[in-house]
Amino acid sequence: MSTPREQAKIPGADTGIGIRHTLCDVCTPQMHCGLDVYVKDGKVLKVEGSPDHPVNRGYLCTKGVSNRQYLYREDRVLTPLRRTGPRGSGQFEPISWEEALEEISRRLLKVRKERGADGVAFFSGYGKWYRPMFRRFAHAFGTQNYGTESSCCFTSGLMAWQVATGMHVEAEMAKSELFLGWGTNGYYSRYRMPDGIERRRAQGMKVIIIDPRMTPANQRLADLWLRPRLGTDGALALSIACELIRNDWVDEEYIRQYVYGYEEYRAYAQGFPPERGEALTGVPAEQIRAAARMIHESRSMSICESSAPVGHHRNGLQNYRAIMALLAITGNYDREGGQLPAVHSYMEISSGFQTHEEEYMDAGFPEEAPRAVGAERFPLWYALRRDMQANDLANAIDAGRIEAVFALGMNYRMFAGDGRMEQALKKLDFFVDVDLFLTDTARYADIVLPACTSMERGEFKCYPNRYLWYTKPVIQPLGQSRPDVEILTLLARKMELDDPLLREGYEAGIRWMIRDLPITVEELQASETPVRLEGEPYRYGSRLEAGLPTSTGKFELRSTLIESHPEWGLESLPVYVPPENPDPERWGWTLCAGVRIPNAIHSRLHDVPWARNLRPEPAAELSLEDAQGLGVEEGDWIQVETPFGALRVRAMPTKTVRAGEIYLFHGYREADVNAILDPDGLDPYSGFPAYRSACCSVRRVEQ
Ligand SMILES: Nc1nc2c(c(=O)[nH]1)N[C@H]1C(S)=C(S)[C@@H](COP(=O)(O)OP(=O)(O)OC[C@H]3O[C@@H](n4cnc5c(=O)[nH]c(N)nc54)[C@H](O)[C@@H]3O)O[C@H]1N2
Ligand SMILES: Nc1nc2c(c(=O)[nH]1)N[C@H]1C(S)=C(S)[C@@H](COP(=O)(O)OP(=O)(O)OC[C@H]3O[C@@H](n4cnc5c(=O)[nH]c(N)nc54)[C@H](O)[C@@H]3O)O[C@H]1N2
Ligand SMILES: [Mo]
Repeated sequence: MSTPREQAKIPGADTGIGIRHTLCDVCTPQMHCGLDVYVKDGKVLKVEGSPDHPVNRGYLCTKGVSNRQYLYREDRVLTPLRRTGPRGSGQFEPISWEEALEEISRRLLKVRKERGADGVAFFSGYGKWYRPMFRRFAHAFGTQNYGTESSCCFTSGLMAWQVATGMHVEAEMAKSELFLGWGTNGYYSRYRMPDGIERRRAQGMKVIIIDPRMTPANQRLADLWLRPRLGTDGALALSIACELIRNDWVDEEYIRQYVYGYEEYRAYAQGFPPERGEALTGVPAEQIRAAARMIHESRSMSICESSAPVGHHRNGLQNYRAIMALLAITGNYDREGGQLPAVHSYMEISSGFQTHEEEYMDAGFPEEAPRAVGAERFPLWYALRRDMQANDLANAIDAGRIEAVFALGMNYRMFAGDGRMEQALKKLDFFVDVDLFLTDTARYADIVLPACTSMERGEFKCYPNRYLWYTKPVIQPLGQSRPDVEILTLLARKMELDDPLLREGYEAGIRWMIRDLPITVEELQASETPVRLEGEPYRYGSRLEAGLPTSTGKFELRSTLIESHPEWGLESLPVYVPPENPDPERWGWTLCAGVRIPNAIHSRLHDVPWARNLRPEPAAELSLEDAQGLGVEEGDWIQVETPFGALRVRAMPTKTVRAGEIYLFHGYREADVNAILDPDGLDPYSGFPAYRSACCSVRRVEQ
């Protein structure tokens, strides 16, 4: 007997099952694995990893195998809806697309006419594939108020690199002798990544992992595991630097030629000898010395580009700068096996070729419009991003500056703080949310529009190593749902936005962006798997020799951008500031909210039975000692309290957590950890919330 897979592949075999190919959009764009989708009579029967896809080579993670249940989640929105009851009540009536588009167009244009385009904000949740078009849409409408989930993800690191080098980077781990895995546990967050590390280790690469928690990564991959307290990474990096400097283990020649601000940085780092490093971070001084020695003994070193663990603190961006400085002083930037300068090809993926994405996105930027929400409070953000820092959006709604929000996939539980965003949504004049599901956020909308998943649409995608693709739908969109980009096109036409390319639609935009590549949209669509472009190998050092796009042309340890704006009140060196705690007696614990678990991704899979089954209830991980101290066992109820609120969850004692720390995943309806975080405790450089180093207390409770 042949398997369905084999049968489906036998020409003429009469199973009625076809295998079609697309990508998995449940998880991070850094992955987007290939899917083989078994389809019969227009329904998805099952999914498997595509053997020929360059990212996953046949594998699929826990989240990936949830795709079918995710697609058919019971709360899929299948028609446009108009709210009939009070905000949040969930009372809606189905309406036609024509009515919905007409009403949205009329209401948004009314705000623009009466109060200016600036009164409307365009927001995107974690979905990314449509973003260049969405940003251009906001510009064509006339507002700078376009903002996204990237207000709390990845951008902090991007900004740190822009401050230092004016560019983005890519780690060339495939040639490194040492990998500094700063907050790295790909086993849960990016399951193909550890493979690469394992392969390199077999060839002799050394690995240092820096993580407060015991994880599969530090147990399986690390030659040295440093275990700092949460949010103290900047002090640890400065302390390692201090040891490198003291021993003359820095690359003087490289520094002289390519690094700016070394003298001041050195003077500052010298204030962090290993003993002080130990006091600030909890990492034994001996281990700090050992790390410095390993760096010295390796000819090349690359680091993990952190999108979350390093950046999710009050001092997040500066901590990241302190880590990057280790590359600069040891001559590992723009060198073989180090961190290489890179350009983003599409949606923050560096493939090794350049498209016209930036020009496409920036076209029509309304220079004369009021500066985007958050620009005053987070001037560095605005200088580098020229869009809205969405963590200031709730305040702008409260202040009456924003009257209408048009969102693609908003989740108000993404924002830190006591329900501030949820409350703000109630005050809006007009709110549209486009989502796959009738989420708690969508319940506040005046109009909900049904979007479709990556199985039901075609999309352009870039992957590392010069791969790109344009997928085709594997089934028809469910109900009346539509791809987000089609919704934007229809609205741009309806509102007669003055941008012909936008009105032509997504595919026309992609053609425009890739017009200089030696491949066409049709050729990409004709391929069942991503296509690889030929390319020249990178010439190491070429960017440094040409001069970096900073004002000094060098790698800046002291930021001239920040220095030239004393009014911002920001420090130009990568200064260390510890996490805040107003009363260490009262708040004796540190709460880390959001460390990835294998079976959940933000709010998306909590309502998917297969994924939820693996951890049926929200649970807080705490050390065995602490559990004993509190007198709780697995499954008992505990209360986690911060200065901003309290919640009750089940206890999950584990040896992986250090005493005094407690870990909770986010996005749960019944235990929303972000609701008890400080809404104003944001990193003044990046605007990111301090999700991962909040102070709290913990006690045992009856349910
Ligand atoms: N405490 C804590 N909070 C965190 C984090 C943390 O580490 N700790 N991490 C932060 C980070 S790094 C991130 S990236 C954010 C995630 O930010 P969120 O935006 O909260 O992420 P999701 O819950 O995945 O998705 C948002 C919505 O998009 C909808 N959606 C999915 N696909 C589509 C689509 O194709 N079109 C449309 N229109 N909608 C779609 C989903 O159904 C969902 O309702 O959370 C942040 N929040
Ligand atoms: N399963 C799953 N995978 C995901 C996601 C998901 O929600 N679920 N989200 C995706 C998204 S949007 C993102 S941004 C990425 C994030 O991906 P990662 O950056 O890998 O995120 P985490 O697993 O949260 O953190 C990695 C490690 O950092 C450690 N860590 C926490 N705080 C600190 C700290 O202060 N200092 C140091 N040095 N380490 C710390 C944690 O213990 C953890 O082991 O994951 C993506 N992949
Ligand atoms: Mo993220």
